[in-house]
Amino acid sequence: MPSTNETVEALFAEWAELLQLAGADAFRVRAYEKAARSIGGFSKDLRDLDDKGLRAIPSVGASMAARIREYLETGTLHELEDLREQVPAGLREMMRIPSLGPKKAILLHETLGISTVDELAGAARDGKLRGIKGLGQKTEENLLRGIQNLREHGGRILIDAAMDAAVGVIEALRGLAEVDQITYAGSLRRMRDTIGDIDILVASANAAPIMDSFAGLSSVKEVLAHGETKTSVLTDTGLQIDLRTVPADAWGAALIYFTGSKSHNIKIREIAVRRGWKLSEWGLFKADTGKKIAAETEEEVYEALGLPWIPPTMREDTGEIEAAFAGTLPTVVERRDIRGDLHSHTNLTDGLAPLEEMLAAAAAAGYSYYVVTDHAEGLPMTGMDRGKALAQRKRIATLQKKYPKMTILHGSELNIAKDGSVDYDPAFLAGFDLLVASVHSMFRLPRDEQTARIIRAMENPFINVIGHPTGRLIGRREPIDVDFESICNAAVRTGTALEVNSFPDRMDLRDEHVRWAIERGVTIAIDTDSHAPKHLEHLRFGVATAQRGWARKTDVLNARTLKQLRTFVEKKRPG
Ligand code: DGT
Ligand code: CA
Ligand code: CA
Ligand code: ZN
Repeated sequence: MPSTNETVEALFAEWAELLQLAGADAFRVRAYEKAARSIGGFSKDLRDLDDKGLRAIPSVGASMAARIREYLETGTLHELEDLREQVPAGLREMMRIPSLGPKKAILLHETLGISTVDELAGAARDGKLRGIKGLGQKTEENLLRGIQNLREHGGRILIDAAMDAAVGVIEALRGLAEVDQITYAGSLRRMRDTIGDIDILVASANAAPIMDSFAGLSSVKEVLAHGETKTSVLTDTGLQIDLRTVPADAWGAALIYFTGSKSHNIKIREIAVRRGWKLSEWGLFKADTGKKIAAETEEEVYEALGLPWIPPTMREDTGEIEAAFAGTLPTVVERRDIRGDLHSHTNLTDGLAPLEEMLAAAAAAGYSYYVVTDHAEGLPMTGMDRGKALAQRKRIATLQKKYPKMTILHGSELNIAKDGSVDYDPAFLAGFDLLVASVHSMFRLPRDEQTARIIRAMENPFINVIGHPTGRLIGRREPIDVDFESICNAAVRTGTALEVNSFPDRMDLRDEHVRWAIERGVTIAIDTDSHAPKHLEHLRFGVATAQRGWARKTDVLNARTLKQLRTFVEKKRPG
């Protein structure tokens, strides 16, 4: 279940959107957006803070603090409730359509009375948007494409929200005497970047009380199905959770079955059938006599089929079974292989926490190095000028003394301009230990220009990592259009790593891109792009994405030692 901070973050973010749709001024909207982000990233629980403590949250002043207090005491925000009455709910959903901002949403509502995504899709298809001032034919195409995008991802949620919900249920049920084992399965265990529904598996000899407890959880809004071995519910946040129980002696077979993917399951079932066996969620059996061959653990079932245990992140039927038979299934990178983070922010730019707190979190993660990469000067209203960058470098040198086991490196996240050039000048860039460069604007350049732009950035001898290379925001922004093959070739040629950004709404590169890239010899960097201490935990999502792309430890720049990392940087630099 989401924490109080996350709940309040979501409420304030909604507030900001409703204010936009109600025509509030941009300053006020931004204040709510900033407060939302800040609350979500704050390391202390809101419920533990007094009023002074609330006001100490960045971007939270006296009036915001009073509203948080109102929520903590009453469970509602009366001004937000008023706004909800005032603005049709569908308009907010319309803003989820990439390319549709609040101004257009209001315009469409006021001129055509459109207040839902469906109505908008219909109007666009019927050509009703034409002739409205400010909407061209291009808008119509963009909207239809955007709506399609929304529908493809719509109904699926990001992995961090799914993980929180799953862990919440597991924690709530784990203590029951009837529970032998409990874990999440399905797409969540495979760590897909979006999750349709959550599947939870329980081993138990007496399931009924577990089913009742599950259906009775306070976060359950509706029970969709309540049976002896399966219960499905909808949570108050609109998520479906399926809970299944199996006997403990079928745990491994059931775990394989409900982890999927469906096509992985089908393929291993065919292998069983060819041997005269039967594979189901109950176990692996001889088809003729029904004698059980294996069922209790995943390893036993795979082994009986002549296969090694296959990591859940690789079970997508993209060649893993063939590779496993051939003995060529790679050993994929794991969380414990990662020695440091190459991309992180502090409140010097748009991070939420001071340098000290970010370093403390990095040290607690056991890193041997950590790169601070605040935004460079060219990012509007955010980036650090040279003076600030140099002052930060000094502070790092001082703070380094506190961390004998972790080397703090000073970097920056540069902005790739339209022509592929970046901030600062070569002499100033040479003063940093490592540099990330990312696209933060002009996401819609034609493919040739977009590709050339990124390649030019990679040719810069000071740029070591391309941050979130495709720029996608899941469900909100399409990836940029590039010739990925040329990008990969240039990355290898220039000695530049491509990032796997672990932020749950990015996951960029995504799994398929990773697979492609490493087949072409590209080095990847699994980074968190943390803006708050708790974001460091997102690393597991990036590692899973790299696993889904079959990346080995040797493919990953930040699985290397500090010395090897420095060599990677120095090899590219002139002189
Ligand atoms: P999702 O929920 O859309 O993110 O994706 P999954 O993979 O979690 O799919 P879901 O929830 O429909 O089913 C969970 C697992 O159960 C799935 O990964 C494999 C297994 N499963 C479900 N239906 C079938 C089926 O018809 N045949 C086989 N072999 N396995 C199935
Ligand atoms: Ca599922
Ligand atoms: Ca399911
Ligand atoms: Zn960043």
